[in-house]
Amino acid sequence: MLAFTASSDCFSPRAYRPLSLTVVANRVPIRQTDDGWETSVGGLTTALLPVLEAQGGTWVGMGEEPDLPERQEFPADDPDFLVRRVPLSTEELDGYYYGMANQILWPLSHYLIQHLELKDEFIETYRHVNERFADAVLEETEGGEDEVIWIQDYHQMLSPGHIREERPDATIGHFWHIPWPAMEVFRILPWARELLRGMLGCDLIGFHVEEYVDNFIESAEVLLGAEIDGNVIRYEGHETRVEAHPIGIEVGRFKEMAHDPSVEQEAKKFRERLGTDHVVIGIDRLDYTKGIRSRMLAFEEFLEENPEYHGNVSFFQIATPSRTELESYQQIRREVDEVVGRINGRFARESWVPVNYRYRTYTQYELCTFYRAADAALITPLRDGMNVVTQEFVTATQDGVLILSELTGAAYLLPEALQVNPYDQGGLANAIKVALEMPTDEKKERLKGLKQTVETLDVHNWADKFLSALAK
Ligand code: GDG
Repeated sequence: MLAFTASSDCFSPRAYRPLSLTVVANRVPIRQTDDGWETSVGGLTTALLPVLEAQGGTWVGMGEEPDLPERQEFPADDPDFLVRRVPLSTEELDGYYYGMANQILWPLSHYLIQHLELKDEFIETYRHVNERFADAVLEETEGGEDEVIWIQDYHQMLSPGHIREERPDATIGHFWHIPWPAMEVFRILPWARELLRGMLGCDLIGFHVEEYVDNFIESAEVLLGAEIDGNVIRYEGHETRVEAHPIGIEVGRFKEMAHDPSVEQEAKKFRERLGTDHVVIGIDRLDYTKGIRSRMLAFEEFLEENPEYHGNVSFFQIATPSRTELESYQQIRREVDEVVGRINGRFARESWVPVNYRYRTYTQYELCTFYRAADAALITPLRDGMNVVTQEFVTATQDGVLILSELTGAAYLLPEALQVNPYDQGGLANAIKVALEMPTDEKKERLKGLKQTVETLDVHNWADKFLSALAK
């Protein structure tokens, strides 16, 4: 059975819909389960699958399981859209995904260059895999006027250039979900110019915020000598527009979940189990960019400086396993384990455990109960393209305080959050105290602004606006 998480009627009838949409992403939006097929949970699937369901189209992504067919229509009995897999060998997956994408582009874009592994074999495999993705797109499209190709993220910087070579008139968009770093950081890459040229095969490139737009434009101007006219880049006879299109969450569904009486009951039980007057939460993939360890150290400093909170506050941190094959992710796991053990060893007494740390995955329903139960959310990445956990918390909470890293895309959009520099341990420790002691009126006032913004960012609007801009 194919269980769709979003339905096509969430897509506004006024929305621009190309006659044929081809989405290109690292992963396909469906996965096989014991009972059949299910859609993956995530912003991208939620936003784009309804468009494909409503009007047909194709989703191109890597084939991770060798026995699945390359082309598969869904739903099988009355197909709406096609899934086109690009099967990858172990070597291809290692070089393209674990190598180039996650050990080069990911740390570089997050300004964490100590994690860079600049290996030639990574870019070589990345080139080859991007070409294979581009070939799959060319096979699945005909080059018609109303055909739109929408590529997602840092896994596919070179495929726009390949598609453009074969299809000079194609309409190609790209959305980059992580930060685009300052030009001086981007140019560290030995292949910076080649990668930029690939991206400039697009008609429209989207980022979450203007800062990344500016960084990209400066990279094209300085490194390629491209001509710049406002937000238009002219290079080798082709024009590329670069715009900010901040992503949102599925606000309606989160609101509905948060207002479900059973969520309220579970939230109450959760607080009772923790047994403290104050609850602070953190929810992240376990990634060195998310600032989990620094945040733990700040919590430790908060406990050192505020003995009156001993026995009276719980920090509940979920770290969802992620990219576990990579040494840098195994290392951050060990470091977080070590610091959690130390804090609890130092401060725990009788029934009080200051840090409740969970290295596992929860359902969205469970996440919603945690958002609902928390007095404050500590979302303090060292760098983050947007960070949509902020938006989920803001939507679900009734009176919680958002403590937010100023080095995230979300910080540009959510000025009412309590903003902190994630590298400033003392400032962060102080922000926890400020959040826990914030007067109710101030909390409500801040939340009002935050909720208004998050409503407008809805992920369906995001897809709608990007596709409309691409069609211009
Ligand atoms: C990139 C950019 C940008 C987490 N644990 C569980 C779980 N999650 C869900 C959260 C949230 C999502 O994962 C994580 O959101 P982030 O925004 O932190 O995203 P990244 O994975 O880093 O992705 C980021 C995003 O793309 C979108 O453009 O915001 O800046 O890095 O939705 O709720 N979900 C479930 N169980 C968990 O245990 N079900």
